[in-house]
Amino acid sequence: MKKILVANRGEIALRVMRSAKKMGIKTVAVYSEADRNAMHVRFADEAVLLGAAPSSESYLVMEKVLEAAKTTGADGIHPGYGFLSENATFAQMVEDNGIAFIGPKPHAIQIMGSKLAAKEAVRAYKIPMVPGIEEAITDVELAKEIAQKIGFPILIKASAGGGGKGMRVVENLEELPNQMERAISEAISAFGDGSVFIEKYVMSPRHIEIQVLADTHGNVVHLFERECSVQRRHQKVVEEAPSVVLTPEIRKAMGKAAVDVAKACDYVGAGTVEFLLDKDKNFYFLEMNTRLQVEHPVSELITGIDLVEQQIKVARGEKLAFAQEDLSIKGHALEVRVYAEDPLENFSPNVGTLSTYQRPTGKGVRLDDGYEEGMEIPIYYDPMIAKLITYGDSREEAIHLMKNAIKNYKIEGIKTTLPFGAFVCEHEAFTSGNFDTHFVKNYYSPEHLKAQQHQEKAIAAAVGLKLYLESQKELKVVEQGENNWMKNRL
Ligand code: MV4
Repeated sequence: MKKILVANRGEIALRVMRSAKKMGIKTVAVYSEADRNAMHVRFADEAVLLGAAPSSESYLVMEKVLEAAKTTGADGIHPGYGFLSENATFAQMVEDNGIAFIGPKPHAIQIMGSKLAAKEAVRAYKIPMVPGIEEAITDVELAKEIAQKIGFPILIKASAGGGGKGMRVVENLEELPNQMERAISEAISAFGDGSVFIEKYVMSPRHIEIQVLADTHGNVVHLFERECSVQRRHQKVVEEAPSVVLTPEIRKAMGKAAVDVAKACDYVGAGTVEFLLDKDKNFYFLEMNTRLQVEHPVSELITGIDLVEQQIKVARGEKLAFAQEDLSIKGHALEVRVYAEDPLENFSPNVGTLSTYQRPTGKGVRLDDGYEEGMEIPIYYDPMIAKLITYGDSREEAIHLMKNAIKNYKIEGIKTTLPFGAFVCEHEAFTSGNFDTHFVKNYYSPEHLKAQQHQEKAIAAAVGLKLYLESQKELKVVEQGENNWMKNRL
């Protein structure tokens, strides 16, 4: 592989290009009219304009992306996450044109794109799954029977759903017909597929996922877990590795289950197997994400493995250079996602110009971002503008580094979720490790942030006053030398 086209934008496009450059591979950026001056365009060796700003006219147009690869002579396409990354048709098109799709085979994408197909694919393996059914259901009477057998509350899920879309909790028999009807019509309008199924509703679970890596020679390893329970409306906010709750035994069992899921669909490349972990530490397979995930850096830091480099090597047909026994967890990594959203205004998108943008630096701090001071955040795309990642010997150190890094990260011109990240890092439920997927709902309200910011302002004012008084004192010492009484007051 000599030249890779990165079919993405923002931080992930830059992230992928960094590894490609490190490996001596040329890079091609694609961009929309809104991204003419974007960092990923300037960083790449070549860049091709796709079209107008909306992603439906640029980053999502398969033919345009493929054409850009052909005209620049790229022999590989890295899709990043989002956009075309989990589109089996696109993966097939790329391969049909003799270009390597840096990701799994189309059929693995397809199977894992359907929750029911995924359940069926892993049936031959002993993968723990939430009690429920493995086929689509339309008959309400049958659904009632199943629900009573499983026991309420139950969850109705859309097979084609993802990221929490098309899910409905049903508390009792009376609610079932109505909720089921809604779930089906929602699934049809959102995914064009009305298949729904039923599962026992696991209350207050933790969301833990396992990073896997597979080559084309049948070798599959896992790179341990990421804890992703701190999320808001299915949007992850803080991720970390390792998880504080996994024992070595559970970690090993989850790792094996994840490797089996990958084997069940002949997985190739980097992928993520999602699990729920209940209060009694039982884990259940949920779904597999067939892409490089946003939060992959925390796994890179604790294992010392560059996942993009591995993806590229696997796409070149190379064997994995390490076995499971060679991998171990070292240290603790934390990631805070920075969204251009106002946490005081219900996380409403807050785009505009980055009038000030100063990055935190230092040992144990990694910042994956895609913007610079003076740049405008376009309204057309995902509001995530950066990922602030810290790495320390212990979880306490990683949290400490994060709090400092947030303080030293100066963003003005737009509102961001950085203060919200600080709120999480300060919270007792988070620092103690005693939290689940309801963390944000249970503990966050804008008042908390306002109180925190008010306190910070008060401290800043006090510090300002102290400095003022000290400077006065110094002046007086020089001028009069009779000011010792004030010393005792500060
Ligand atoms: C569940 C569940 C409880 N019980 N399934 C949400 C996204 C999708 N990947 C699966 N999800 C869930 N499935 C059963 N049987 C709770 C969730 C869930 C959740 C999962 C992971 C992270 C955050 C979540 C927030 C709410 C609900």
